[in-house]
Amino acid sequence: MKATALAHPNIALVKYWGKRDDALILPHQSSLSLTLSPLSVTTTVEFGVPTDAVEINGHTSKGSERERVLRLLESVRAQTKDALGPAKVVSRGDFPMAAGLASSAAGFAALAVAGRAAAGLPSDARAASILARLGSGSACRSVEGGFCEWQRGERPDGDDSFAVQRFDAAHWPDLRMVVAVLDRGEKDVKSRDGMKQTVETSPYYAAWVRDAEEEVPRARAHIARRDLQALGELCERNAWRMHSTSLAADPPLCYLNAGTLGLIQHLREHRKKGIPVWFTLDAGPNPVLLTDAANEVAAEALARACGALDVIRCVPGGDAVLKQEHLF
Ligand code: 2P0
Repeated sequence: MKATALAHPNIALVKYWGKRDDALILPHQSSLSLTLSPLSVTTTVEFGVPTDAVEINGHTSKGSERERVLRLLESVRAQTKDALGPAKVVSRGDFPMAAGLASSAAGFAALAVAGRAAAGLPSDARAASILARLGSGSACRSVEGGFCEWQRGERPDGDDSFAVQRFDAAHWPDLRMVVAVLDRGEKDVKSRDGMKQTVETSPYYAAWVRDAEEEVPRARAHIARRDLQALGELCERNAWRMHSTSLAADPPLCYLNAGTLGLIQHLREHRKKGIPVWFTLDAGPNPVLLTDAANEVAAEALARACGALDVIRCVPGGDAVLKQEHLF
């Protein structure tokens, strides 16, 4: 009745931005991401305790965060014949929330894998991905490692909307992602609200959906050839287009700040000097730099020269895994 799982966060190379179904978290378009190691979140789930209790990073969860966790576990209960009873959940991440990397992606992926195991359900990446998606869309891409593609699916019940691994972490061990933490502050508009505002008000939204869907197979082809330049250019293009459709929302959504633009400017200068480094940017001001092992030190130096408060160097990460040691 008790199980623990560890999962890594992921960074989208082709972004997910906008839902066609808010309740089931079904996206308008497919997306593709890279799982990041060594960052991780560990989550323990135990069913059959006296009352539901959720603790994340040492704090008792309340409000919508608690509701999202309990809703995911309700879906686990619906898949078993046994009466599992209330659940206790304890979750701990080993990286700063302020980095802007969605710790919720790793957290809900670990919760889905641990929740299924604690309920006695068999290991099943597809089922765990669908479950993780109910907590947070991007979490469905953290159940498996390496490069994962979240296929938007067509069905209204979401049973065909889950992530599949296209290449495992060993496919491109030389690839590096360097997180440049320029700003530790909380963003004004959370991703969930920002994407909804974009879907509802941006005149460019339909073009975003069409383009992103078309970029996914191109990204897959670049990854297959380990073509860093082609993938880097695609990543930048896709990040700009996500931010462009958001800037066109009403009211406009601007997640970039002056520091972000300064770093991007420097990065272009570095490229002219022959350093292979590209950026991607989620719904926040902190760029993530895409480069290779030979240039990760240069990428870190670039980030620090542009005012990064922290720099986190990442390599392709593996699947979410069950652990023998529990958090309680
Ligand atoms: C992504 N982001 O593909 C995109 C790029 C942010 C920018 O997924 O509402 O926490 O829980 O499904 O997954 C962040 O949004 O949103 C995100 P919900 P989520 O990684």
